[in-house]
Amino acid sequence: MCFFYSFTIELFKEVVTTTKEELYKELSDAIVSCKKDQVLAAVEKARGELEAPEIIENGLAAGMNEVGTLFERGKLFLPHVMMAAEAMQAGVDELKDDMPEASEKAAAVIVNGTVEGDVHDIGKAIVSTMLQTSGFEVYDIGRDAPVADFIAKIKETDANMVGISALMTTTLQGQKEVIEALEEEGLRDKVKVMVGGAPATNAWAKKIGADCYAENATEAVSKAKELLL
Ligand code: HCB
Repeated sequence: MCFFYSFTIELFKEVVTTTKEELYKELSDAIVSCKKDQVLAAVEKARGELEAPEIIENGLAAGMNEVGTLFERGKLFLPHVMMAAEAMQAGVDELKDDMPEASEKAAAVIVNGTVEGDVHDIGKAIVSTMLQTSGFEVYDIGRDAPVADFIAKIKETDANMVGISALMTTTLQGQKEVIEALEEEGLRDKVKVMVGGAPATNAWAKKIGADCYAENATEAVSKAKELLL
């Protein structure tokens, strides 16, 4: 009897896991299709089964990475990437109300932005949303943001941390420039620095004197908590 019971539980777990993986794949495939309607339908189907952050990270963002790979291989072209990005944004917007509400008062203040010359902001926007729903007070200064905008917002909000996103090897240097400006302004000791974006790495973060590198939004939340709480 006991064996039968635990066997059934294991079988049930297996079925649930498989279903999750299938939902992730459906979400990812919908992004690769570059069709907004397909993405919204996949989100609608998944939202009863999965938490909003896992729909975004494991489904939609995984699909966007696949789009990047196909673009690199010449299998998709820029208009496709733009359509996929638009569909991804629509999917994330749809999930905003499903994000877990932060129960306590803001734990710390974080300014988040994408460096000047770089228009990529999907990942950065996800990071902002996840930090916000984890209890941080977040000021997202958008994309293509000059160094001066980072500094002005940090001063205005008395921020404890800055998140700096860069998606291109050509704009990565912008992260270093923000850190240098923090040093020049005498703010570096009181403001923690997190860097992110596909070309950034732990080694890069160390080299430019950032406090941490976050590979994705979940890691951004855990690193912010580690450094600020
Ligand atoms: Co764009 N693009 N793009 N692009 N693009 C990339 C980034 C390339 C790698 C594609 C390629 O060639 N292989 C490439 C950069 C090559 C390089 O490194 N030099 C590239 C290029 C070249 C360009 C243009 C120059 C193309 C052109 O015009 N010829 C142009 C850029 C113009 C400019 O910026 N001045 C361009 C334009 C576009 C759009 C507009 C079509 C669109 C962006 C739409 C938007 O963001 N609103 C776009 C997209 C979508 C991409 C790819 C396909 C996906 C990026 C993305 O959204 N990923 C990307 C290929 C790729 O990255 N594999 C390609 C999904 C998100 C969820 O992941 O990595 O952004 P993420 O964010 C993660 C993570 O990095 C981390 O957490 C996020 C969530 O998990 N993170 C942080 C990010 N920021 C953080 C901040 C923190 O504080 C902490 C963590």
